[in-house]
Amino acid sequence: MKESVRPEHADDTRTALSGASLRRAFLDHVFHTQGKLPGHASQNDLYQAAAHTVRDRLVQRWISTAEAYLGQPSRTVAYLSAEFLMGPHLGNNLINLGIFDEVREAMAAAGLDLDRILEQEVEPGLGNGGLGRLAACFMDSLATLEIPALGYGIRYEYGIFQQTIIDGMQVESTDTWLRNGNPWEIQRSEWAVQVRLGGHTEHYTDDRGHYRVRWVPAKTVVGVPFDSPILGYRVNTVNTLRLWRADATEAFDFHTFNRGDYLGAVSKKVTSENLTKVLYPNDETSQGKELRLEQQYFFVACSLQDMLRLLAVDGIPVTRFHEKFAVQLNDTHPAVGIAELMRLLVDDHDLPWNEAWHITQNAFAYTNHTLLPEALEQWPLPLFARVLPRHLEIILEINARLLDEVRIRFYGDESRLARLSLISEYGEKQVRMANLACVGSHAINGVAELHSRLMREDVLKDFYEMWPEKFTSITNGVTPRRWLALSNPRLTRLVSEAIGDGWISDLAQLRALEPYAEDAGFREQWQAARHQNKVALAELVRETTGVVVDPSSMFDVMVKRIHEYKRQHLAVLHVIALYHRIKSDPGTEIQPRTFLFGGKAAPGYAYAKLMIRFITSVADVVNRDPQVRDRLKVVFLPNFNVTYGQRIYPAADLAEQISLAGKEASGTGNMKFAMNGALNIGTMDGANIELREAVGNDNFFPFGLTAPEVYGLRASGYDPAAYYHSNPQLRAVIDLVQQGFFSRGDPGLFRPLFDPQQRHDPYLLMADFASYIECQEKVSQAFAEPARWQRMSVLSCARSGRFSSDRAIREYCERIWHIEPVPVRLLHRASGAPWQVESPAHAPRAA
Ligand code: 26Q
Repeated sequence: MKESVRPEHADDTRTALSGASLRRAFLDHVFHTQGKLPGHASQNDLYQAAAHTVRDRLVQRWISTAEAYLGQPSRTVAYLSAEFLMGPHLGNNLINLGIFDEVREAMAAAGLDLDRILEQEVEPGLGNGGLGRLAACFMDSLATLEIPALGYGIRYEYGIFQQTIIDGMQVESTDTWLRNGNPWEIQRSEWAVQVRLGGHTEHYTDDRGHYRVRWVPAKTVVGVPFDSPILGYRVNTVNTLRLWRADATEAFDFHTFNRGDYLGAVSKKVTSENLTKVLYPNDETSQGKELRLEQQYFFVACSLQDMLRLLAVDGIPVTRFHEKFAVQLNDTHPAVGIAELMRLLVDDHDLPWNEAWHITQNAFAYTNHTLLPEALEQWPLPLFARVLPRHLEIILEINARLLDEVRIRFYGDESRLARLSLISEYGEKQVRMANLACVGSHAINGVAELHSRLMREDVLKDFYEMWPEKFTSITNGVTPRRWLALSNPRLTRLVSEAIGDGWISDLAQLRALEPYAEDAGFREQWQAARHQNKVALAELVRETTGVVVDPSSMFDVMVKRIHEYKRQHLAVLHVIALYHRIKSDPGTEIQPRTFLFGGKAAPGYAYAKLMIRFITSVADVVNRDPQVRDRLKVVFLPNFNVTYGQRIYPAADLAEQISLAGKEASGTGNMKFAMNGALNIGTMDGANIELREAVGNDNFFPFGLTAPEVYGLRASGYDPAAYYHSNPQLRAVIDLVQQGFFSRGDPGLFRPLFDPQQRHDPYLLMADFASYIECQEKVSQAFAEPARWQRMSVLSCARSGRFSSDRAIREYCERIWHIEPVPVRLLHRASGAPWQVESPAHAPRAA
C-alpha cells in the first residue's frame, strides 16, 4: 500500500496499516474502548477492539472521500432501498483494506484466533433476501469503482427475524442485532430532519396571487441518520450508507407535556419510534399495512431532504437537482419519493409543475424485481389519503396529466387507460406504485434478460408501448470480495497463485483459469480445497443440527427464501424418489448425497411454513432409516443468513435453482455458487439462462419447461393428474406423501402443496418432475467421475466473471446514471496541524 512511500507524520501511525500500528491500536482499544485488561477481555471485547481498529482506518479514508466529493462536478448516486442486507462488516473491511492475512497472522502471534473474533459479529440483517443483498453488493461495487454514491435506507431496530426449528416447524424470534452496540455506525444528530405524516391539506392563494397548497400534518417525527462507511476494494473511496431512525419530536412531546399529560407524551414518543422498529418479513407479497407505507415515506422523505441539504452545501440551486443526483429506486418500495420530490419542488420551492416534473423524471430511475402480480405494491386509496393526503393529490395530478397524454396517443382505447392509470379501479381503489415509478422515471430496468423481456411483454407492457426508450435490462451481479475472496480463502489462494489476484477487482480475469481445468495437478488441489470447505461445513451442520454428514458425499444445496414459486417441494420430491428407489431395491447403486436446505418463510405465509415442515418431516424419516445406510442425508439448516451463506456457498457441489420458469426475476445465489465452483441445476428462468450460456452447456444442468412452454401448457389446460397417472415413479412418490408416510399417517398434511388428482398443482411440479429426475440422474453420473466433475467445477468458476456486481454497476453508470469514477486522494494530519491534502509538496489545502 501507499503508506510505505510517503513520509510518516507523527499522528499517521494512529491509522497506519503496518503490523506494529495495528497491534498497538488493537490493544489500545481493548483498554480504552472496552475498558479491559487484555487478560480479562471477552471474545466480544476483542471483536469490538478489532472493529474499532479497522474503523479508525476507514474514517481517515471516509473523510478524504467526503472532501474529494465536495464541490466536484460529478453526479452522485442516491441508491434508495428499504433493505440493505449487508452481512458482517469486519471481515469484508479487512479484505478491502488488503490486510486480512496480516491481521490474521498478527492475531495468531498474540495467541488470538481471528476466525473466532469474526464470528462474534452479529450481522445486520436489514433485508429479506435477494433485493436487500443486491443493494449490499451494489454498495461494495460502487465504492470499488470509485463512484460517488450514498445508500439511503431504514435503520430497523429489529432486522429479519431469527429462525429456529422446533418439532420440524419454523419458530420466529426477534433479531436484536444492536444488543452489543454497533461499532460501524456514527449517529449524525446534526443532520436530523423532520417528517410529517397524516392530517389534511388546505388550498389557498398566496399574496402574489399564486395557487398554493398547505399540508397540515397530524404528526411529525424526527429522522436521525446513522452513517456506516462502505470501503471499496483497495481504493481510498469510502462511501456512506445512511440509515434513518425515527425519533419523537421534542416539540411534540413538549406540547403534550405542557398539558400535564406526561404518560401521554411518552406513549406518543413510543408511537413515533415504532416507525423504524421492525423490518416487514414478507418478500414477494404486498400487504397494505399502514405502518409499512409510513416506513417507506419516512425514509424517502428523510433522504430527499438530505439530498437538498447536500445540494445547498455545494451552492447548487434545486432546479439542478437532477444534474447532481441520480436517484435509483430499488423496486417500488421508495417510489413515493417521486411524489415527495414533486411536493418539495412545487409546494416548498414554488417551482412550476412542468419544471418540477422535468427535474423529477430526470433524477429518478426504477429497477423492477418481480414478475409476480401479487407482489406489485398497491395501497388502498383511503389508507394512502390518511397517511399522505398531499401526496395523493399530487399522484392524482400526475395521473390526470398521464391519462391526457394517453387519450391523445391511443385514441378511443379505454381499457389501456384503465391499465396505465396510477389508480386501480378493480374493486377497491388502489394506488399502483409500479405505475407511479414508471411515469416518474427516465429509466426502467429488469434484473435479467428474460425478466426484462417478460416485463416488457407482460407486467409493464403498456408502459413499454408508451416509452420504449426508457426500458433496459441490467443483469444482476454479486460482489466477488465477499462471496469469493472473504468466504472462500482456500479457493482464493489457489486461484491467485495460478492467475494473480487481479480477478478480485476485474472478475473477467477468472477466464485465465480455463486452461487449468485440463491440469490434473491443479484439479487435485482444487478438489482438496473444496473438500476442506465441505469438512468445515459438515462440522457446522453437526454443531447446529446434530446431524452427521459425510463430506465425500455430494453436497446438494438449496438455500434461498422459502416460496412456492421457488419450488423447494420439487427438490423434496427428488429426495423421496431416491428414498423410494432404495426401499424398493435396497441394494441399488446410488450416488451418496447430502441435501442441505436453508431459508426463511414469511411468518404469515402458511404454505411456505408447510414446506419447511415437509423438508424436516422427510429428513426425519430418511436420516433414521437404517436401510438408507447413510447414502442419503437431509438437513434443514436453521436461520440461513449472510453469515451462513459464507460457509455454505464454498462447500456446495450442486446448487438448486429450480423455480418455475417465468417466476424468478434473476436469482443471485446461482452466481455465488458458480463462482465458488459449484454446478447449478436449474430451470431456464431468471439469470440461470445467462449463467448457463456463460459457463457453457456442459457445466450447467438444465431441465424443465421454458417460460413460453409454461404459458402454452397453461393456455391449453394443464392437467397434473395426467402426469401422475402416466408416470409410475411420480405416482409412487406422491402416494407415499399422501399415505401420510412422512406425516405420521396424516394423509392431508401436505395436500395444500400439491394434490394432482384434484388438479391442484399451481407451480407445475408434475409437469417438470420427469425432466428434473432425469437431469438429476445426469448429475449423479457426472459426480461419479471426479476428474470430469472437477473440470466442470473449474470451468464454472472461470466463466462466472460476467456475474460480478462490478459489471452490473458499470452498466448502470453508462446506461442510466451517466456517472464516471471520482478517485479519492488520502488526506493526512500532521501532528498538531489541521488536516491536509497529501500532495507531493504537502501544501496545505486552500482555506
Ligand atoms: C413489499 C410490500 C410490503 C412488505 C414487503 C414487501 C417486499 C419486501 C421485499 C416485497 C418484496 C421484497 C423482496 C423481493 C426480492 O428479494 N426480490 C428478488 O430480487 C432479487 C434481486 O434482484 C432477484 O434476484 C430475485 O429473483 C427476486 O425474487
